[in-house]
Amino acid sequence: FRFSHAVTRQPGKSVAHGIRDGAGPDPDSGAFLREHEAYVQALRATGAEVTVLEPLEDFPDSVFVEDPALCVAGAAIILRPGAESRFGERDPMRRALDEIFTRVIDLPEGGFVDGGDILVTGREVLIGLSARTDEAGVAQLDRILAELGVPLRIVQTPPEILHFKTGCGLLDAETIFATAPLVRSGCFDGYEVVECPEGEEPAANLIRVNDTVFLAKGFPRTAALLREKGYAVTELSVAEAAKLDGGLSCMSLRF
Ligand code: CIR
Repeated sequence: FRFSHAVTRQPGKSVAHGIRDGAGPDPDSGAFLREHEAYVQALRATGAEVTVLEPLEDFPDSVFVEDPALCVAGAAIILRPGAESRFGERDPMRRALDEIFTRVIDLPEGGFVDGGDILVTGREVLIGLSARTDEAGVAQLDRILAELGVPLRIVQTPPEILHFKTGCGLLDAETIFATAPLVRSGCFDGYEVVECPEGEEPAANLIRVNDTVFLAKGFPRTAALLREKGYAVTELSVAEAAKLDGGLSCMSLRF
């Protein structure tokens, strides 16, 4: 959770047409941009250097930079997003990460992996199989991570959420915040776990960046619980991102 850098991408006007489960309202691109600016500022306030990439109008969901790449162990891995309309986000992401990393590795063909299904903890990478992340993709990623010396453990993303990290986030190297169903699934056995208060499940997609925990606005019981436990909490509005099933973790690559 100690990061010196973050990469983000501004939402374009086309963000209004992003993928969502169900028929909810379109996000407003102007409001999304304001939310994004506040997010970038908050990341900078943690001491991280933040790169803000140009909007990609051809890819409505490209503001969710976490999905086409994984930055770990000093390398960048270009993933293969499982949604067809997002697959083309890989090339611009590779160009951007080529500027920053000396080691950029392509996930080989065969399967699919969305970065939203990946939780990097202090000791391993947890990956949830989901509608976007399949076994073939995970097997390819496992080979790359083994070379980098990073253990990978496969778990299951519950079917009612989009990505594994929709339901959990790292609070510190050994502590995970997660919804009750994920905690009950046993995938965090051996970690310290803080359970998300019932009824505040969207709060689970939080991120720890340096000394700060970023939490979505509107979840007072979670904010109080984390502050009680001694975490410095900054609340950020993600109302527009949420209309596309996105949240705090999805909007940056942190390394
Ligand atoms: C999608 O369905 O791909 C986007 N509308 C939302 C992606 C959110 N990303 C994430 O949870 N990592």
